[in-house]
Amino acid sequence: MIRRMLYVILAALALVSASTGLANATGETSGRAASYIDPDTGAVTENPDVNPNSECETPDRADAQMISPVGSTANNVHNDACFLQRGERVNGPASFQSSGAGYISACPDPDGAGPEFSMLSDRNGDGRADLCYMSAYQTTGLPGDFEFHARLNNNGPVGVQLVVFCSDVDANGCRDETNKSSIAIRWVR
Ligand SMILES: [Ca+2]
Ligand SMILES: [Ca+2]
Ligand SMILES: [Ca+2]
Repeated sequence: MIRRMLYVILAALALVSASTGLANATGETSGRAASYIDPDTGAVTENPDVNPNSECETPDRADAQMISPVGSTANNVHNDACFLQRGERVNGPASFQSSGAGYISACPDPDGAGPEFSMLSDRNGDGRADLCYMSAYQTTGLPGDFEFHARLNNNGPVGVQLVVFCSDVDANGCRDETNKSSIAIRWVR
């Protein structure tokens, strides 16, 4: 029932935020936003509830996850995203924006020591990081290049965490954007 509600919420969001993928003169990406939960197959963070084929083209956008112990990120969820254009992954900038339960626990620098950067912030001042801005997609030479990566965590209370991914040239989050895509996590005990 709750899972069905999650899909209803996501379907409603998809209608509201149908991605346009249109280019414009301000540096917006030319690709359509596509966010998904990464199953992390074979990793210590492996998430067997997520479809094994979940990726930008075939996303699994809903998950139920046990909350992590206090002070731990052991049960964090890996959220990946990309901008798709004619089967290619094209560049950002982009943001992940979290609301509801939980917080953003990782917002890695997309190119390590290179000139691109990430910024993790608490936009609403509640003490939990909710906005992860990235100036570009990952280009580290490691698996996952040409996609955007964030990690989500919750130490309680239980609830639904909604995470919107968007094209974000103005680096202020997704509420003013139209090219976006969402995932939701139901955190349980
Ligand atoms: Ca960098
Ligand atoms: Ca916050
Ligand atoms: Ca924005």
